[in-house]
Amino acid sequence: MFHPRHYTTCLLLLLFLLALSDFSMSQSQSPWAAKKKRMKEKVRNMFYHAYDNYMTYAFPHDELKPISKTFTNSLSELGNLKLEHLPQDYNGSALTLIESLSSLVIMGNNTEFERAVLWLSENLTFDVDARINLFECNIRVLGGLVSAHLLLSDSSKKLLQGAYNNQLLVLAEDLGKRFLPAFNTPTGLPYAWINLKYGVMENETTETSTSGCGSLILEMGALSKMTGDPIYESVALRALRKLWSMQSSLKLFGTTLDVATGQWIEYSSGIGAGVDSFYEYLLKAHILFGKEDFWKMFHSAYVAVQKYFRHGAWYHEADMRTGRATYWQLTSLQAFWPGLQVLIGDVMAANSSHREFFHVWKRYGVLPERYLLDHQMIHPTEKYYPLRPELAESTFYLYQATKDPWYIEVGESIVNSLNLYTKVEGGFASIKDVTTMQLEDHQHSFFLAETCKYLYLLFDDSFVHDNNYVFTTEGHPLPVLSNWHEELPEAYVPTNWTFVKRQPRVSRISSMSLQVCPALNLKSGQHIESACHIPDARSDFRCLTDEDCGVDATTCRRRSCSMAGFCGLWLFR
Ligand code: DMJ
Repeated sequence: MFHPRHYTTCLLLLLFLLALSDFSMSQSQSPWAAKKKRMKEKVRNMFYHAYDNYMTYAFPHDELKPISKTFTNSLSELGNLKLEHLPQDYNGSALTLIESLSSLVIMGNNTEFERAVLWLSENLTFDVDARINLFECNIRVLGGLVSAHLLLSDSSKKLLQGAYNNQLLVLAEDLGKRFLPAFNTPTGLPYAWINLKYGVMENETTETSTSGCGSLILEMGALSKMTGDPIYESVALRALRKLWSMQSSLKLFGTTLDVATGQWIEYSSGIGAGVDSFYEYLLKAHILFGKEDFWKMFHSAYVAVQKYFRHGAWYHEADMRTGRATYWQLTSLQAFWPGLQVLIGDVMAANSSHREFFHVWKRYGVLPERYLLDHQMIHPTEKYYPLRPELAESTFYLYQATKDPWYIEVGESIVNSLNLYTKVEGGFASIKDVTTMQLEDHQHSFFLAETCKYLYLLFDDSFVHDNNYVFTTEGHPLPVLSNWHEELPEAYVPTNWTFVKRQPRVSRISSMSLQVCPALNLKSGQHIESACHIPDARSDFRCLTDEDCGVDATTCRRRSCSMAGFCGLWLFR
């Protein structure tokens, strides 16, 4: 017989077990929540240490020299390795302030953001005799202004109500107009250099890079959407299409080319310097503007990269004509690639290369600019680490997709290294030589635009909760707006995917939950396969079990292995 005393004992036992499980639950959850909170504060302090010192010692010049506590008017030096044609009479364009705008909003400092916007509205001018790099000025200055204007136009953010009369858009349009003469070439491919006041200089070099003419479409396209003037989008698109037509029969691209003749100069390329953001912008343009063409281009380029450049978890360089490996090198810039892979749901591949980059980071304390894979050593001259963001960026995307707390630990390790090796009294200094940790007197503006931003978002992603954003290659957020999307054919729009047709603004749980890839409706009643489906890696890759396929980052759902051995996201099973 069951005695009431037993009943009471059982109840007490049950309550005890519940309390215990509750306790252990909170034990298993709270340490991560507490760590994230602590780390977020650390990153905030880093950002303000960099920002306040810039404002004290360098503003309104371009960048801070944190060791000598002075400034550099470096806009005309960006990408200008030989420091040619430097201006005589140029006093800077508050580059670091422009680059900090979206980070201030993400960190919730609306007051400082508004103060910065008002200062820029009243003081910034692009009528300066300075020869600048079109790509750098586009991603840093135009991107910073366009993104800040879009944040100001978002009524839910309640920024500068009444006091904002599109001043940043006026500045952005003025800058966009100054870019236009660069596109006046026989091929439509833009010159790499332009003088903001006088246009293309006499005897200007006709050599440029793949990313220099293939990654302008987000900023220029956004400018066209906002101003209603199609010219910016159309010149960027024309250049991109011309570049596309120059791919080899293996669907590969080179690194440098001639804008006058449309001939390649450097046939070897990879996913790093000179090419990186070209691939990035094909996918991100598809997300931002919804055009099917961008997806097709990205898909074909991505498959070629995985086929010819990938070697296990590493990516080497190859000759675009033969596909033969040229340089076996890991570069710090390549570390953005896993983040891009997360956006298409190729999480397994992203995770394995990210681990290798982090392994090198741990070995040296930071990522050296170039590491020779075949000799397992740092490149003899490229030993520097200029506070680059790429590893932090990929860590943020991978944590969004997997919620694996290991990435929080990676972020913590990055933060600790930055504080240990690069923090000085007057800001954060670049590292000249990672083998000695000797510093260099330069705090790059992307440290505020990207490095601090991605680390902050890793520990606190509330900014991406209310809206879907595409982050430009310089980390400036652009909201995904349905009225910027081209109409997609009905068959490509799943019935539950309403925002393209109806919603005025995308509202999803996080940026990762956006279905970036339209699903293809084969036949009613049949399975619908996500277009994100990409046969992984080498052309001979076949998965055996679901375990081989990882998580789809756009929906956070596990991908599964099809009967034919392909990883995919099977939406209706
Ligand atoms: C940034 O200016 C951008 O991320 C660019 O695409 C590549 N390099 C730097 C940061 O490393």
